[in-house]
Amino acid sequence: MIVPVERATEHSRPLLLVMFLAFAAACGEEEPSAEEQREPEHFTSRSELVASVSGLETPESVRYDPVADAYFVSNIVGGPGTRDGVGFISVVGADGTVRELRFIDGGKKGATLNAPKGMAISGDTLWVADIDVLRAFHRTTGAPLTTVDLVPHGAVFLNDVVVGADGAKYVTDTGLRFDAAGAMSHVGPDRIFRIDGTLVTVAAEGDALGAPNGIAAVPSGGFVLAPNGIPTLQRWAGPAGGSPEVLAEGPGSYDGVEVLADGRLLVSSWADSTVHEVIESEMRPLIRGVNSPADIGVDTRRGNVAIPLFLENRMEIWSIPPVPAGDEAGDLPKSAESAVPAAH
Ligand SMILES: [Ca+2]
Ligand SMILES: [Ca+2]
Repeated sequence: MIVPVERATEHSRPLLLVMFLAFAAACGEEEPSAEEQREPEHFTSRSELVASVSGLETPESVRYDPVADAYFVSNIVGGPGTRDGVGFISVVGADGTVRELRFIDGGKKGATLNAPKGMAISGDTLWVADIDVLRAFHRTTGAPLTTVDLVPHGAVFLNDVVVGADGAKYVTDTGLRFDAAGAMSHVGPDRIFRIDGTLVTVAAEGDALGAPNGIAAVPSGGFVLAPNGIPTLQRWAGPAGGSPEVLAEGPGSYDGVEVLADGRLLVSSWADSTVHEVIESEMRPLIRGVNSPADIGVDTRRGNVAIPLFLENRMEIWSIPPVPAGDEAGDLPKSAESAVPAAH
C-alpha cells in the first residue's frame, strides 16, 4: 500500500476523497512508513517554492496559458464523479495572485461544470474534461462555447485532455465509478478518446493503460501517459502506434505529467507526495512533501511548475531547476523525444 488511507481518516478527510485515495492504494506496492512520508532530512530539492495559493476547492488540474501569462485551475468542489452542478475554474497569475477565483462558475452565465478536471488550450478555446463530457469555453471571456458528449461513446471517468500534434484532442478515461455512499471502484474500460471536430473515436483501450490519468503530448508526435493504477510511466505513439510502452518505473499513483522543453518529464505521484523528474528512463524525486499532488501545469515562460494539492484546497508554485550538472555530459537523449517515435 502506498497511500495512507488510515491516516487520511484520522484527519477527518471526506469519505469521497479517502476512497479516491483508496484506489491508488489498492494498486500500489508498499506503504511507506510515516517517517518516509516526511521530508527526508538528507533530501535537498533543487527547486524553490515560489508561491502558495489558497482558497481553492478540490483543485484537480492546472494549465498554464502563455498568452494570458496565467494558470487555469479546475476546482471539482465535491465528489470527483458527482454531477452536482458545482465546480469552477480559476485564473491565477504566474506569481500566484488569484486574478479571478470563479472565472468560469458552474450554474452561472450559462456555464455547466460538475467536477472539472484536466484542461487543454487550443487557440482561444479552453477544453475541460468533466466526468463524461468535454466542455469548451472561451479562453478570455469564459463564455461556454460547446459541449462534446462522450456518454454515447461509453465515457466513465474522463480525467485529462491534451491537444495532440495532429490538432485533435485526446482524453483519458480512468474508468472509475462512485456509488451513492462515495465508495469508488475501478470498472473500466480504460480508454483514450480522440476528438477531431465532432468526430469521436476510441484511440486506445484496454487494461494495459493501467487506469490512465495524466496525458501529455510530445512535440515531435506521440504522447506520455501517467497511469493511476500501475507504477509505469508510459509512452504511446498514438492511435496507429499500438499499445503503450514502458518509459520509466516509479512509485505509481500518477496524476499529472508534463514534457519540458529540454525533453525532461515532470510527473506527480500521490504515492509518495512527490513531483518527480524523468531524465531518459530514470525517475527521481524533484519536489517532495506535496500532499495529494494532482495534475501539474508548467509556466513555460519562467520555468515554474504549479502543483494543485487536491486534499489541501491550495496550490503551490515551484521553480524548475536546470538539468543536474552530472547529467549534462555526453549526448543526453531526451526522455520523451527518444522514447516516442514521431508519428508519421
Ligand atoms: Ca462538483
Ligand atoms: Ca488528473
